[in-house]
Amino acid sequence: MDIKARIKELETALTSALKNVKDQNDLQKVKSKFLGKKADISKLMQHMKDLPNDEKPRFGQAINEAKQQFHQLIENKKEALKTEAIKEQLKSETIDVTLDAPDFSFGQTHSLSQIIDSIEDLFIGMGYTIKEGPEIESDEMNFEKLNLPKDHPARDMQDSLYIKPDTLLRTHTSPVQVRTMLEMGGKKPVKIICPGKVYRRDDDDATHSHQFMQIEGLVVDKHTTMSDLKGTLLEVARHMFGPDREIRLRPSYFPFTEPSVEVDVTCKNCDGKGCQICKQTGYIEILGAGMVNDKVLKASGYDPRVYQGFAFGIGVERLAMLKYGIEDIRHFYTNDLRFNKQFK
Ligand code: FA5
Repeated sequence: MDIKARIKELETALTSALKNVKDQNDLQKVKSKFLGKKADISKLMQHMKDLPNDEKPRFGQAINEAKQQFHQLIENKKEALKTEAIKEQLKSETIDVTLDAPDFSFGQTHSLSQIIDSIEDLFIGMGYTIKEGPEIESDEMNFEKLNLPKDHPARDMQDSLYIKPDTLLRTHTSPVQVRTMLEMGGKKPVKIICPGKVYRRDDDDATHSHQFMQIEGLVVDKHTTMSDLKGTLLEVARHMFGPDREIRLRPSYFPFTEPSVEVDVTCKNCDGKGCQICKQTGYIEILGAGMVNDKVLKASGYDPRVYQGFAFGIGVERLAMLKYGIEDIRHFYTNDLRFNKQFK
């Protein structure tokens, strides 16, 4: 038998089989066909016994060399397949850096915080300081020092949530007035605004919430007048609702201010002519205010013969509702992101 010719035949068959190999599976099959126990090259060994002794080593060596060569061809193919697979993977995972980035969803400031920020900016610009006070307040600060002694009928205006007989969730931000005046020792001027949460035993409906926000304002000095108050509130109205707004003061009653007023702003919808929104009055109420009652000044350490003050209290939700035309206060607290996202 011409062993070299036979090996050449097998090598040609292997090379052509390798050409059709597509993956490692195919390769495994070709490997067992050409190098396995039943492979032709293995069977050739059976002829060894029929050969004369002097030819046996050459024959054996030729077969071993052929096997090594077949191994090498198969290894080469294996490496080529791996390289090909990596190339394919890279191709399929190509990143196009010029594509637009996905639309990330960012958080944002809540609409009520935006209103508070904007009012704080206005007042800081007018030389005011921002003050805060506790939400759990004493009856004394929340009512008594504000000229609302126990059993005073005006306490009914602010239904309260008591924690202990003398401790409650503050019903308004006005106790911060008292705390600040006491801090000042009755001697120094005061010019503050106090934003914060307040709580009342009100039934929730479209315009009432049991928890809402107020911004209190207080100025105490030696020549503070009602016209200072009016000028300040006109600034607030124009800052919130536009430069053409006008305000009007209506007599009202708060135990802690005398005189007291409700403040209305000309309706933005009809420019003061009268429409459904303002109930044909041309005006919309925005806050309560007044000159600080002498009794409150005294209770907080100021001599009313020397010092006068004005104060106001804005309902933040109601202001936001008017500004943005929101018909239900509960939208601010139900955490519907679609609602909040409108105020970007
Ligand atoms: C007061 O709370 C006074 N402390 C305001 C004040 C301060 C007057 C300083 C004078 C001087 P009133 O109870 O009216 O006042 O509340 C003020 C504002 O809070 C109202 O005009 C309204 O905008 C808002 N408000 C009152 N109750 C609720 C409620 N349940 N839900 C939402 N907003 C409310």
